[in-house]
Amino acid sequence: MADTTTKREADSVGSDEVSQKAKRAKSDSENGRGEVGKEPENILCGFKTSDVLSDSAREKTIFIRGKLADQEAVVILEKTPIREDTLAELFSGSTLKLEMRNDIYSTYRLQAPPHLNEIKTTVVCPATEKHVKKYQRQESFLVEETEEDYQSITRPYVEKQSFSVKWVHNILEKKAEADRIVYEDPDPKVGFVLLPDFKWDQKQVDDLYLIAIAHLRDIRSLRDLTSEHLPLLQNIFQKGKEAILQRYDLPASKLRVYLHYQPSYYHLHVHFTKLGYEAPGCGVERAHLLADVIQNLQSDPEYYKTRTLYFPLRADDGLLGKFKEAGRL
Ligand code: M7G
Repeated sequence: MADTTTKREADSVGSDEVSQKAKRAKSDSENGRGEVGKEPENILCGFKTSDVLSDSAREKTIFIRGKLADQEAVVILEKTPIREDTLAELFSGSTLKLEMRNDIYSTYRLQAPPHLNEIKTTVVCPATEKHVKKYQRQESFLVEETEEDYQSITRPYVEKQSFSVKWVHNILEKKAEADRIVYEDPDPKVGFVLLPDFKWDQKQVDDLYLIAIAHLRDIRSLRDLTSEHLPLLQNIFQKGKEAILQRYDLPASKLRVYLHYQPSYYHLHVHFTKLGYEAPGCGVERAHLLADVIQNLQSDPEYYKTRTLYFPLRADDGLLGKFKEAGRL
């Protein structure tokens, strides 16, 4: 659909102003700039929906593919949690419309003041076909990857096909999100930057989600880790936990600290989420606790180079195709 409608949609969107806005948004995102908090213009007013990639009534999210001026874009909308500290204002400052009353039961539609009724919005523009696939609801398959499979199938694929990590370099070079950094250890070998994951709106600690990004640039994933990296991993673990305790008053016993295998972005980073918050990708088939990773490398320096690792791949993931071609699925 995208291909056939591209021209028509670009034309219908295509006032110079909108196209300028999209281009500005694009160049801001490329440079990692973009003025935080004070975005006077609504770049989404020209967004044309092509299709819904996935949605969830329970999670109150919707992933939409569409066009922003002449560019393919993915927009993610997510209703944010209701915060305890806003309840008084919510009760006193809203209008309440009765829907039904029956005995001791009544239901209403509550219209909250706009600032208590925000929708967290993420825009990926220009979005690649890989982004579209990432956000599309799909069946998954568990893959078994031996050391040889990694060398002959995964590694060559990942070297050619993975998402750009420009956003990661922007963070490390302070070209983007510099004001969001919670903690940094600048050491080139064991240092890292800790900052809120863009999935977290930072309004409540219930769904706390930070990522620690290593300054070292040559570690693609768990597979590249050896005992040589223990000082880096221990540093991220220790100082990450300390920084979170200090900033959010959340002790280590309330944290789930882990790496993804496969990750989406092949530059070493560690996820810090609040225990009890079911963050996407925190299941056993994809998340590896950092504490376990450290122990495994302590008992076998080549643990992750040599072990068979298991992970889920979505139906139309190119890597799954490669495993099938190799007769490994
Ligand atoms: P991952 O394990 O590579 O893949 O994690 P996943 O996205 O499939 O989980 C990368 C993490 O970085 C995810 O938790 C993303 O939400 C987060 N992330 C991705 N981008 C593009 C950004 C970004 O631009 N800024 C921040 N702060 N986080 C991001």
